[in-house]
Amino acid sequence: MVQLNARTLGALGEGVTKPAYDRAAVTPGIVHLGIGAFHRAHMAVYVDDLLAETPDWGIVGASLRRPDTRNALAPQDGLYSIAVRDGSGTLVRIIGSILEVIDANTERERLLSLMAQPEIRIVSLTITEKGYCHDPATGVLDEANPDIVHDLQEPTAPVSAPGIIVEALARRRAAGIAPFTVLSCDNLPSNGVTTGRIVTRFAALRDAALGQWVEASVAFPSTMVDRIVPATTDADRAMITEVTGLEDAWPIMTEPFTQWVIHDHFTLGRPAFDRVGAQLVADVEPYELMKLRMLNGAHSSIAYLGYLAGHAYVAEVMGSADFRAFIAGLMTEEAMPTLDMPGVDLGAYRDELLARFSNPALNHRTWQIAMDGSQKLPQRLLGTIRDRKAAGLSYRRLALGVAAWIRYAAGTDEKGEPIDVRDPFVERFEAIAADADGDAERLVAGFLQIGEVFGPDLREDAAFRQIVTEHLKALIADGAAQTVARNA
Ligand code: CS2
Repeated sequence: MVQLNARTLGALGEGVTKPAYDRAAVTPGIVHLGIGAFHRAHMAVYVDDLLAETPDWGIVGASLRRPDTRNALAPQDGLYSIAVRDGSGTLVRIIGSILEVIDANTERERLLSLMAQPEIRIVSLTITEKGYCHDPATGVLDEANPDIVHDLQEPTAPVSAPGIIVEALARRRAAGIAPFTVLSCDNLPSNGVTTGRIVTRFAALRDAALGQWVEASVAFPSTMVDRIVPATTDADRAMITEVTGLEDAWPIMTEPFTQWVIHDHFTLGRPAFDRVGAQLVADVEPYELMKLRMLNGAHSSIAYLGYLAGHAYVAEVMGSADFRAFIAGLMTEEAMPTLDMPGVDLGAYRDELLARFSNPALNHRTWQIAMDGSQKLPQRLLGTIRDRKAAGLSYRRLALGVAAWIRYAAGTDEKGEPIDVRDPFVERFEAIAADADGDAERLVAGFLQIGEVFGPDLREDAAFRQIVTEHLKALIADGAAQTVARNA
């Protein structure tokens, strides 16, 4: 079988869209840390749309944890396919905006020296919530995080994202080169402000003067990013080969919808993202809150409750009338009233989300979304709960999402089978579950002690504890499907 690469690109058939520019003329302007599937379906596509006009904004990706993306894309000259899928069919397009991928673990020095070059004007990030090495409840750098401890001891050989960014910035400062803009594209609340707080704190811990310089001169624009990207399967690879006639080691599957709202604050310029569909605004926070509470809050609730009810895929969960009513109710009655979005039709936004979740061509696993719940719950469910509590309003559906997370994180499904829980706190979950021995009250008490998730307020809140405990008892006694039906 012939593999996709710069040489075989020309052999592609008519039905496949190819880069509309001369790749040989493209030079790097962006370093992207955390080059996973989401980035390849999102920012890399916006950049690909612009390279014909501004070829000096190519992307060099870096993987911080595993070299698997580098290993897949290197033999393909960075090229890969994306398949945009829904009930009406599949559109395949080849993306050429990623020039190469550097594995930060084995090529750290090459990555740092590239980041220190003046032509790199943006360092963007999709490192997932845990990559920020912060306390999810407060958004502050976790100074006890082992990677942070390491990077403060060996600042010129960093392993964490904050450590890598600060070392590259320090090199630019020493060489008299203006700092790049740091562009977070992760689902964190106020992601630019949060990144700025974490990076500035890390820099100050290294050296007070460096901290002051970062605070005064580095731009950290916030963004709201949105596109659903399920993990690629072998069946997806086979489908791509059938359509293109070429083998692609790591194609990306996604939906037609894409959204990017960006705070327009770039100190060394940016590609004209506004001309290819991104919204450049002065205040991103309302959009972030809307997306985190509506899309991601619903997604996590679908993931935990759906998984417990035996559903492997999101679209399958949405096929149940009870689940659909429950999720619509969670958005309409509990999340929407906490949002202040002048000029945005929240009802239409919700309806579009319900349709996107039901996309029959996206095999999006509930298990995939269930990952890293400890890092996701605060901004997806708990912030909304806090706002509703403060206003004296009910939050029973959101609380059922929290109870389902506890049931899931405790590690045993409704048939008594073990759940493959992926979370940086998994060992703490195991200890709490062993201690509680299936008792709902003890489980809730144990989980609420995780201050990084619940903060000092919700962990002491008796009414919150009571409703989560009642829901958890129902989940244990009757199962998720019945409990959802009762709360729809
Ligand atoms: C999902 C998100 O896996 C998850 O936690 O909720 O990745 C979601 O698909 C994206 O935020 C959509 O933009």
